[in-house]
Amino acid sequence: MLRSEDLITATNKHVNHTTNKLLLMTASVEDQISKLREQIMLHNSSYYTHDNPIITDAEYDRLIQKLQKLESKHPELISPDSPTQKVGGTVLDGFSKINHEVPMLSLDNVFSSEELSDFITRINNRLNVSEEPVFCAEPKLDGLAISLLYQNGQLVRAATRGDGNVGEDVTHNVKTIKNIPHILKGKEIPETIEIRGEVVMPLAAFNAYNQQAKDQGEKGFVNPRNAAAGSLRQLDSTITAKRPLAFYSYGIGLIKNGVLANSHYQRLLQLKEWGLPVTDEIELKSGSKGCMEYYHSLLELRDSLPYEIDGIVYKIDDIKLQQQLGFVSRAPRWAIAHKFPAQEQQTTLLDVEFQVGRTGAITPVAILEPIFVGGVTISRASLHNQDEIERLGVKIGDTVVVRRAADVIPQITRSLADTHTTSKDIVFPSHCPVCQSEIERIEGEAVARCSGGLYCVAQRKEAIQYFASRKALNIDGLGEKVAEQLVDEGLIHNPADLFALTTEQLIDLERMGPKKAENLIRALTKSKQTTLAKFLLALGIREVGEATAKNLAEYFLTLDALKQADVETLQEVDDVGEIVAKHVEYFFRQPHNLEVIDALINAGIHWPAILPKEQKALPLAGKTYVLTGTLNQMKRNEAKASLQTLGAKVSGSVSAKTDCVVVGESAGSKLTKAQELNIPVIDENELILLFQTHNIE
Ligand code: JCF
Repeated sequence: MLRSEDLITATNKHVNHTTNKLLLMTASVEDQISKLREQIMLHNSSYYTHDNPIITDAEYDRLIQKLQKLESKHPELISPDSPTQKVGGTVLDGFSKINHEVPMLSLDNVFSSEELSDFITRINNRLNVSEEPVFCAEPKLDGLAISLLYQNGQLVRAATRGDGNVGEDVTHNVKTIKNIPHILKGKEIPETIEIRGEVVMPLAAFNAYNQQAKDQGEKGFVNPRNAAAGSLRQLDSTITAKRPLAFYSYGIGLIKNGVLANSHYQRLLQLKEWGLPVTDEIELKSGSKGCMEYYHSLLELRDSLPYEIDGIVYKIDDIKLQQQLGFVSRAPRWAIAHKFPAQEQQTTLLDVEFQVGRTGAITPVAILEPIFVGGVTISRASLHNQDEIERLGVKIGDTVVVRRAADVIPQITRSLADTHTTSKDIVFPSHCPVCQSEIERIEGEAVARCSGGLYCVAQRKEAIQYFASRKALNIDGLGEKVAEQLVDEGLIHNPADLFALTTEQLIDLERMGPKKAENLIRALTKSKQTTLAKFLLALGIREVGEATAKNLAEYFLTLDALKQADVETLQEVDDVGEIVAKHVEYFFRQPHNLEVIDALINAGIHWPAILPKEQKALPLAGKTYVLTGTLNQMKRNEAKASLQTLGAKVSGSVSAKTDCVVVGESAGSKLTKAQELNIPVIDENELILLFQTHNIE
């Protein structure tokens, strides 16, 4: 018996063998076939039996395809024990074995519309018909196949697929899955019926579980399929019970003393009526055209579905035709899986670069052997921070899995190496790769930062580019390349220097010329007319984005007022918490920053005065109220809303800026503070009077 470590090492040896093209070309077909079989069987064991795949699904599919191709060219070499002829799994020790009276089969795959058409042609030839058949199309869930046996409507047994003939008894675990009925409801339930379907971990649960694992520095699950399989094949069902799993039916195995419809689609609807879960997406489709329509519409939906799917299953809907077509050894002839483009591919981690961001944050970036995944070629991916590198246990030279779901930035999700013999540790630098300043990491924070500030050329370039960006001062023609050159040539050290640039200085820059230089000077002049919010954004204060900059401008109205604000006052601004407030205060306490600001104003940057938001006309415009204690005649929210209707701002804390504190029953520290600061205090009755005066109920 192989231990799993033996398995992994053995498999890696073979991977190395077959990826060596020279060897492949000289090896005999028999040799190639037997090597592929051996490899695939090892992967079957790690994937199905040990729930620990050591290659991606895409890589596995490629191996199977390669073997199928060789075998179809040399049918005399096909043997019944080839992985192309068998279902992948076996049973784990510790579980009782269950015999599947009706074998639980797998599905053959197609990867293109051409292969799909070939499949349909083969069917039509076999049936000796010319019209393309009607298919029931369904999403192919990426989970674990399960058989549920109901006797007289009661769930009596649940089993994994195993090798298709013998599976594992997982009844106790399956009974913890919330959407599986223990008792079927409705009419005409067969005396014995075996339901087959897929157990999955819904994506929301998978992501939540992995986020939690990440926060605790643990590994988490490799993908949702693995999460489902690992959770279900637990000897202790209290563990399974804690994992949010779901089941969806896709077919029927054994049936005794019962009558079913002659359409697969109708059968699934019947299962739904008995209370069994069936996905909402099943549809009847005609021929290859209908199937391809379904394929494209589901590919669109893929990322909004609650579970991960890796393709479509098309099944001939007419059960009589299914029976005519029958089976080959490992799969039915009347069904096919049409695989989606893989969202995971494996590639080599060639190196790690350390990037310095605008705020000095050091980001390790993986340099990858370019790989096509999820529709684009990926050659770089963020490794986020040191914790992430440690969590992944990844090293330079490793084979890594790159995962890219549509609209999501590519991620390295794991390393496939187990020994790292040829790999090299990723060493996180102690000094900035650009300016050599020390790199600091604040206790409890994941991010490491270059301490160089604007002394660091990398941070300076980023700061200039950010200053000029569209949402900030919107300086046309000042992108990454120009910002880089200006800093490298020593023409500017901070944003204020931009406004002292001359056309002559610019003309000499690479790819610039007189026309572009003049345009840039014009854009610089134009950018001087801005708004306070955009100016604040342009300064690049940590944690101050577009919305916060706007809130700060609207609250303080002038730059001078903001400069003087303390952490407490800053927190009165909408959506400004302690952390943001501290960053803002810190920024305006740095002499260097104040110098740059003065220089910018002296260069002519200006903005229109801000009128407090149309509150001028309202009776409590510009006033800040604080509510404290329990109100008896109205809810606190209602009081707040009424005050806001009158133009007041309602704040959560008392400060020198507070104009009035409304005190309900058992008011505490806020009342004390108001008294200390000599701020007017009113009670609930006075508040009601105030509302009545202004005709508010
Ligand atoms: O969703 C699936 N993974 C799935 C697997 C759906 C099906 O309709 C299947 C399957 C495996 C075998 N049907 C068969 C016959």
